[in-house]
Amino acid sequence: MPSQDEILAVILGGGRGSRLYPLTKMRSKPAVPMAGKYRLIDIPISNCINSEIFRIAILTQFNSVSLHRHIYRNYHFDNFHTGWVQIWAAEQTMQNADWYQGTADAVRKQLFEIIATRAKYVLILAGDHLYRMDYAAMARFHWEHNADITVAVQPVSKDEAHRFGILKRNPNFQLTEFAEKPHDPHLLEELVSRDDPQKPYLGSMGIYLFRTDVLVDLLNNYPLDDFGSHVIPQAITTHTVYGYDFTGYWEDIGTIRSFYETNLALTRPNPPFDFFDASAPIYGGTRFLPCSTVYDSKMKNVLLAEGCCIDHADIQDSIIGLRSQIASGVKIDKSIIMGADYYARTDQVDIGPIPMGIGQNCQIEGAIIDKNACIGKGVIIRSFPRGTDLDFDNWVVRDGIVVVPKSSILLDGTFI
Ligand code: ADQ
Ligand code: ADP
Repeated sequence: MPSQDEILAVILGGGRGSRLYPLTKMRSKPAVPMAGKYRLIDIPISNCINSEIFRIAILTQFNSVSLHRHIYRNYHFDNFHTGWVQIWAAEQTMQNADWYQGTADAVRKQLFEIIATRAKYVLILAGDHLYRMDYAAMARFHWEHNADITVAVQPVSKDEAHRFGILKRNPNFQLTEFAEKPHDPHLLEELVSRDDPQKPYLGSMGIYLFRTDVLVDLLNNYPLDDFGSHVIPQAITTHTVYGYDFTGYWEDIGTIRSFYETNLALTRPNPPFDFFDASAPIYGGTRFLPCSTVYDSKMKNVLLAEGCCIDHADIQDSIIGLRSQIASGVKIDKSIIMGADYYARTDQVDIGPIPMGIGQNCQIEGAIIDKNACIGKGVIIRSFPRGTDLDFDNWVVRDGIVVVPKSSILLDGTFI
């Protein structure tokens, strides 16, 4: 049987990033901070490393400084190891004046690099999912079935079927039908494939293992721009495509609502995702930060990262990210405070009227405060009804959640 050494992992790092806007206003999607101290890209990279897949390429359209810094600082193997993690950014070359269109087109534009690795298999991964998966088990399934392509699948409920690629398999696990994000009730009826009334569908997780020659053939010979909408529907008619069952926890965190809810679920006493599992750790930034200091505060269900300073605060069901500064009298509820990239110094030239962090007596509920935000004294933030979308200079609302973009300033007494 082949081994993981023959697999190249390609992580789809995001297109325009509009669904996670404004977290993607100043950075590419893989660099978006999550769970207090990680970035989205840490999840698929850690899964690759724990599955012993050591050649990892990240495709991105928006090549931010913070993504580069994060990858080059944290993911380099030593001289005795052949693995690497590289960023492949969308480039305009003489042949390609246009930018990526869909996911498959993004991969097509890097086929030269993919072929140059001489990997026999390519594992395509999304960059915005929270899960822990052993891709080696999926690869064994692929090899045992002598598949051209294997798609990871999960049971899906009726309400969610329109968000996924929905598929049917024969008893041998081979895909016989595939419809990307179906809405038509007749089609949905036809696609029911499980006895379970809670989850009657099988959905694609957007994780694909390809034989490299099959991937090259499909992308070179057919006008296919997107994996879910074009490549998989085409491939089931010309190649053998199998569905591999993944039963563990898995969440797509590619929208502000799902990002917010999935992050906050981590603050519960029995979180659905376990960052403490030492057998398959989630890697991230190596930093030399001091312990967090907490003075006379009340905290309930809080994920608290390193390097924070919290003074006489009342915090509940929230994530407090790296280097957060929280002044006295602050109340925080159901919110994600991402923290800061650095500690402000008084001699810094760009220091503004409001210090970085959360000012005295603020009340924040149902919000995401991105890194380096300067929240003045007595600021009040409340969530909006679900479905509300609003845009202002220093804050926005997405599906009812208030988001304060990176480095924004909210003056003393701002009421949202
Ligand atoms: P979506 O998640 O809606 O559906 P898509 O928007 O294509 O699919 O994104 C897939 C991944 O690729 C995401 O991580 C995204 O950030 C990234 N991406 C998108 N465009 C990109 C580009 N131009 N360059 C680089 N990366 C890009 C897909 C499948 C469904 C499946 C769901 C499961 O199409 O069939 O059910 O994933 O979540
Ligand atoms: P993280 O620790 O969250 O992974 P980054 O790698 O994005 O953070 O950035 C943290 C580093 O950014 C800090 O160590 C600091 O050196 C640097 N930095 C970025 N912007 C500034 C700034 N305006 N002033 C000082 N340091 C900065």
